[in-house]
Amino acid sequence: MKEYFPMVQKVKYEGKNSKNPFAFKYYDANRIIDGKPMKDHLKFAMSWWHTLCAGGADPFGTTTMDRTYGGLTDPMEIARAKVDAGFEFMTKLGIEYFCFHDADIAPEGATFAETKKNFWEIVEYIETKMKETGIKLLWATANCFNNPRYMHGAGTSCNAHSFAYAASQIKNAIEATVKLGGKGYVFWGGREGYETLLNTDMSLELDNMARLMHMAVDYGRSIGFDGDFYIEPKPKEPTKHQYDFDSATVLGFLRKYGLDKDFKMNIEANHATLAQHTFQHELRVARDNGFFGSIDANQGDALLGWDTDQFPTNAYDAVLCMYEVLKAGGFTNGGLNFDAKARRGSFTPEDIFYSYIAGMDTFAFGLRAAVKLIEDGRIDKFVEDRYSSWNSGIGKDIIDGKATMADLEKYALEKGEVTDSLGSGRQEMLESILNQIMFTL
Ligand code: XUL
Ligand code: CO
Repeated sequence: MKEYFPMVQKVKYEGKNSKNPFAFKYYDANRIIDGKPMKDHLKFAMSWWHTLCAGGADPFGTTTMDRTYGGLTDPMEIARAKVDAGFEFMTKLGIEYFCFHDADIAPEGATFAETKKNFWEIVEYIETKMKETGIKLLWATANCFNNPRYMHGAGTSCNAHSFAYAASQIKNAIEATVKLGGKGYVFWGGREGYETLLNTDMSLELDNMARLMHMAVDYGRSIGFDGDFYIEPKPKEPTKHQYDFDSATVLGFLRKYGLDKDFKMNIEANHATLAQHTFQHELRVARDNGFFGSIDANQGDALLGWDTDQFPTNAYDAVLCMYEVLKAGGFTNGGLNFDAKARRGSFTPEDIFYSYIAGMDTFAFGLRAAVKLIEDGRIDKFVEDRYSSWNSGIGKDIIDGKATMADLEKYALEKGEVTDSLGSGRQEMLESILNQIMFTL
């Protein structure tokens, strides 16, 4: 079997003083943290598209990375080589899951029948590799945004033919998910939105998007898919306005259309920041509403307003993310998919390893710091105390539904001004507790 990454052998944990760029400094897969191995807390996944397909192209320049797998030109040979390279890569890094779009794994043919043939041939090949290695599918999805047939959307297209085509892709991608034992199926609606309301029937488009999702749920359940469907919110890019804007918007949509029993959220860090939220905010909204599912880990650039999909190296964000994950009870069907790519200038095969090592170490650190933050308890205790006025007296009466507007007026008249009992928010003190925990890990 050809080796695609001969410059790297198995990447091992060497600890925080190691200077070996091909070693983990924080990620120690089998170390037990808070009752289970780090690898089971984190459930790292490789994204097929960024890792094996994307070549560093941007709107101003062509690819910088060789993705011919040794000079191959036949698209099906390349597709098979990607499987070999991908499984070698995951095995060397100790990554136990992967995610893909239908279009990432096999080339589109001249007809849908040909596309299907290509797709299923590679799905079967992937299945043999999964059996050999024990590596699992985290989630799959259908790429209903790249092809010109989706220029006006897929589920939300003005054109019923595009809708039907998307449905056929989704049908096959769900079948593949079931065949490969995946426990997640993602809807990310890159073209589900609009450029201008002047040409858009928003109401019909949203109803249709829900129709497509209901069909997917009914079909998936009928063929034995017992995992979670996910919506991955994103406010814009490529479409100016995307319907799945952020977690809160998606929640309203799922509840309105009765999809809330089957769907959870796949939260992506850079999508959160594009929606002018923090990553933690999006996770909190999902968790508080029982919709926390999976994570696309990456980060944006504070100076750029688009989805740069950088590998996550911001330790603060990783700690606060893992705090939310732990508070949500950890991953069940979901995991942490690196929807991230090496920079255009980081174009050698080594860079893909350095990128994943950076991301995995950052989240391993995040997990360890989040566990310590919860064990330390000062921040949770502060929040609990801050709301103590709701545990008794008038606060409890309000929560219990016993206080009327008239009772509250009487209370306000009797008690007078409130300022002296407000208490400081202590933001800076809390930030310094977070720093102390991180700096002493
Ligand atoms: C695009 C994005 C997608 C989804 C899957 O911003 O995040 O790759 O994760 O379609
Ligand atoms: Co994503």
